[in-house]
Amino acid sequence: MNKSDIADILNEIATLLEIKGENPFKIRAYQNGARKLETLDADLGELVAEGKLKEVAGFGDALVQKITELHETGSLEFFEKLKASVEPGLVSMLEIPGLGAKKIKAMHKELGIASIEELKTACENGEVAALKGFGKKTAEKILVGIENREAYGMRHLWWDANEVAKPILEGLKQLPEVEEASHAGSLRRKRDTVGDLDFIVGSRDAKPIMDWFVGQEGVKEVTAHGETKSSVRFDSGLQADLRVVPPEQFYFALHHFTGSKDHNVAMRQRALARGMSLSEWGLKPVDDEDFSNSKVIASEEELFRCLDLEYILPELREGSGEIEAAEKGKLPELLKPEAIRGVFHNHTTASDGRCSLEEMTEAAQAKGWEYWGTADHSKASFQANGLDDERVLEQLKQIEALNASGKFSTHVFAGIECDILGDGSLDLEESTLMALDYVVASVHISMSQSEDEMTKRLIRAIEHPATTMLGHLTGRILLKREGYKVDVAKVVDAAIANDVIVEINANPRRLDMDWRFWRRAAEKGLMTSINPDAHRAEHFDFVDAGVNVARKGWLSAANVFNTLSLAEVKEAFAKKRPALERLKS
Ligand code: DGT
Ligand code: CA
Ligand code: CA
Ligand code: ZN
Repeated sequence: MNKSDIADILNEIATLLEIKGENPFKIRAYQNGARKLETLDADLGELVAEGKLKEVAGFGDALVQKITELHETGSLEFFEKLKASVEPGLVSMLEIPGLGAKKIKAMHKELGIASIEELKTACENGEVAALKGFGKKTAEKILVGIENREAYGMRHLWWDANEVAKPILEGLKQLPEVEEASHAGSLRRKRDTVGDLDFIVGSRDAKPIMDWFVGQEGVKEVTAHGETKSSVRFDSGLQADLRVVPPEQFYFALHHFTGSKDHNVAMRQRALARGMSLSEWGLKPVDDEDFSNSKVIASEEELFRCLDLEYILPELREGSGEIEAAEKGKLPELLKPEAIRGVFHNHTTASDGRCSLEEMTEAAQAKGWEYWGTADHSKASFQANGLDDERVLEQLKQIEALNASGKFSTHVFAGIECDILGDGSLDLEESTLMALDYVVASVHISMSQSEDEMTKRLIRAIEHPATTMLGHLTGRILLKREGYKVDVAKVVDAAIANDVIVEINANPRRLDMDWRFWRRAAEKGLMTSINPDAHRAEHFDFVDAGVNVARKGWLSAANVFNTLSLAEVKEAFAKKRPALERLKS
């Protein structure tokens, strides 16, 4: 850990101690320690190594021990225990502007307030205003702070954020002063949600660029307008940061502000092991005072090459083993959007979709796909007009007729999104399910089961002979609803054993199964299918969001079922339904 990270933690310790009502001298010692550390000229690593922290910087024994532990291990037991001993609701109140540790402690002690919700109520009913040292103005200010936090503190779906970001990046690239421009941060790493947008520009003339940025259409508030950094907030509450750096720093800054933080830490350590220091300003020998001898690079690829690494795509920069893999030349060849040759799990007007079978087929053909598949809801999802056995077989006939008509070059597979009932059985007759090309089994009802029950239920559905794919594994809705609890490892093992595909639901609100599970699951042999879960033709575009998830999960085309050709898919489906093949031939 570096000086400023350690200083942050010392300040946090001071705040936590203050909330707990500890001795003011002790609190001040941590605050002073943080300040001293930040302004320390000498190299922290050297001072620690030579045992000179006390002598040179004048820290007391307790601080020396803590700074050393943080510097050497990156964590501090004392700090972890302290954090655990303070109610989390009190800590989150610190995020409200104007609320410091003292006030939080007073309200906790006098009114028993331990969460933001309780604080809101106490502000509204006058309890806070009546408290000694608070008053009406303070209570009102706190309320506004809470409301802003709700409106602006939110994260945003990557899909929505990307729509906002596209024209900004285009606009930046068109400014004459701009030499290089890119998006960065979680947006570039394609996380499923983003906190704010980040842009990096290389230029010698920042002012007109900053002026354009803060003057954009849709900007509701300018929160910073400087020479090197500006920040704005749009109507939706989404915020954006722009950093303008000299062109020679562009790729260093781009790499730094793309993150993730964990990736950056590992990269810096790797540089240090080579006697170099890496930052947003450059890559220089550790002993150099400034960056006049920094390496000169013309791409991010070169930055990685300077550290003897293969190029690491932004999606993989999560500090989860990508550097080790890049060192050995073992990074995967990530799935490309062009590799997708068709899609399964889509709805039509037969259940709750907005487009007819023909309209969807026309759209799939326009996408250049070789095939697409219907998967309307089954009868247990009655609110979605789910199909019973009879209607399923009727739809199957329509699909066979459409394929036979030769009207479209895109083949239509007949499937169903069959509900998994509470006990893990499927919602339709086995004979109906086996007559279809494929079955997506999903949970939409009885979602509040225990982890154990839900896991058993999913495994039972996976073991059903007709099941081809498992739909949206946890049922989560990003930023709205947690998924149901399920033992992912057990479900993955069962899917592999039964040759069942686990979908990546590409609806930008779902993106389930989560990218974090895919690397390990695919290594064990799990296949996925990127399923748009389209409820209208335009939703076919969601497939790109699913490709992002696959890429973040280290997947290649070989792990993804819908990269297969039409003939290969037919063959794979026939394997599960040998009786049907006999029937058809
Ligand atoms: P977000 O906005 O919460 O979705 O996530 P990011 O990753 O976009 O985070 P953000 O916007 O705070 O910062 C962008 C990148 O800048 C981040 O991924 C890594 C880098 N960065 C920012 N602050 C720090 C820091 O204090 N230390 C390190 N090592 N890197 C930082
Ligand atoms: Ca960000
Ligand atoms: Ca940011
Ligand atoms: Zn569903």
